[in-house]
Amino acid sequence: MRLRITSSLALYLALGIGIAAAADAQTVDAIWTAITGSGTPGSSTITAANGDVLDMTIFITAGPGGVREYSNIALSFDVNLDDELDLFPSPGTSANELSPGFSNSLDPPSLTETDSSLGMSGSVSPFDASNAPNPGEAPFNPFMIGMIQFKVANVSTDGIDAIVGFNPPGGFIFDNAGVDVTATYTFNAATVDAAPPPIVPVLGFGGLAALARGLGVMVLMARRHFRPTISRWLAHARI
Ligand SMILES: [Ca+2]
Ligand SMILES: [Ca+2]
Ligand SMILES: [Ca+2]
Ligand SMILES: [Ca+2]
Repeated sequence: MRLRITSSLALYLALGIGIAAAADAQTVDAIWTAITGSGTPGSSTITAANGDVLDMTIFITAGPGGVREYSNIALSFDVNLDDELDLFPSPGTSANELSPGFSNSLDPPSLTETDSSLGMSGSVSPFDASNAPNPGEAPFNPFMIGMIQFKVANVSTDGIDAIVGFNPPGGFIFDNAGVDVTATYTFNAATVDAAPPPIVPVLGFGGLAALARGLGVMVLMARRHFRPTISRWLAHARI
């Protein structure tokens, strides 16, 4: 439980409104909800530098029928095998399974966390919970099902880096009536891009004029310093 849940919860409440307003379909989303660097949290895409710590929150946005159960939802990251992200602080202590409003987990409330490396993607799974035998809607919509914390290791701007889906296969989402509505959900991806390099100030005309004045002063001072020296040298050479 080392995630910065308090700050992320505040952001979640703000995000929840935005996601609900933007979504007209049932989705499962991976949203960047906090960063120690200069990137802007609040969407599925963020810019980051190596060493930044990132929080990702997985949300379900339910349809009108609500959600009574979900099972085997998983996150895969570094899906193009380039080790951009490391589980932080370490595999096994980087993720939390959250299910506000749900009465029980479908399996022991634990997660398997596997870090990525060069040539291998990483994963966190399974996120799952149920309200049976007393179905009822979660208190928020969208609602969080989990959080994962990463440290950025080898950032690159290369498209999708993380995807949510089912792992192991056979996962499902049931609505409050117990109907399997899995096929009506869209699972969205997340991306981390390289932060742009620091901006180098560009001299305008004013700056160039000031630079020219400064150089003029330096030339003048050099002349004053070296003229007598040269004169003395010439006088000495004539002797
Ligand atoms: Ca890694
Ligand atoms: Ca679980
Ligand atoms: Ca990337
Ligand atoms: Ca990548």
